[in-house]
Amino acid sequence: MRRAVCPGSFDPLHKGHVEVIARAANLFDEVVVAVSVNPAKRYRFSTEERIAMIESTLSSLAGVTVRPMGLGLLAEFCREIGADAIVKGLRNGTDLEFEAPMAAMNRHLTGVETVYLPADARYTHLSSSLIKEVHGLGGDVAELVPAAVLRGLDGEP
Ligand code: COD
Repeated sequence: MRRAVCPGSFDPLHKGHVEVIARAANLFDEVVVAVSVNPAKRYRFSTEERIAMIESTLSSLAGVTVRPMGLGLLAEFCREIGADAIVKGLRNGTDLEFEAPMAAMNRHLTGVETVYLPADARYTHLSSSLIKEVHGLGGDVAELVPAAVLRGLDGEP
């Protein structure tokens, strides 16, 4: 049984995230989407809201579960749940430069490996912060986020 963790803030989830998680689910028997909880960070959506949006979006994906990551290290979370790998999407070289030291550190801490998947060309321009900014200024993000997230951004239940 091979288990992977897809970690992130997912504030909010967008289609670039969904695509990477779906590909991870094809590669691994189980995928745990780990939602970061960082008191130093000001999230637009609460942990519960982010988890609910992810769960409703990914409900049809077999083997995928969603959990809060807690306050500790990602490497420790991976050790606790017996994960073999961390899966992350890479949009460009800047992402790789940012991610590479974290992959090395996580491997140093508990031996967990990081697997990178190249972002789908349709979604390389997506980030949660850009989605929030564009939506907040009246731009149309309907094609870029799942329906549950669009409702959340619009303030609908
Ligand atoms: N296409 C494909 N993939 C994408 C896209 C896109 N358009 N945008 C983002 N992604 C991927 C990236 O792989 C990213 O890692 C992941 O989705 C989640 O993205 P975000 O923006 O929601 O999440 P981040 O970058 O805020 O998450 C950072 C972590 C929570 C993973 C990180 O801070 C962490 O590991 N925290 C735990 C504390 C810890 O262990 N610190 C020490 C690290 S060595």
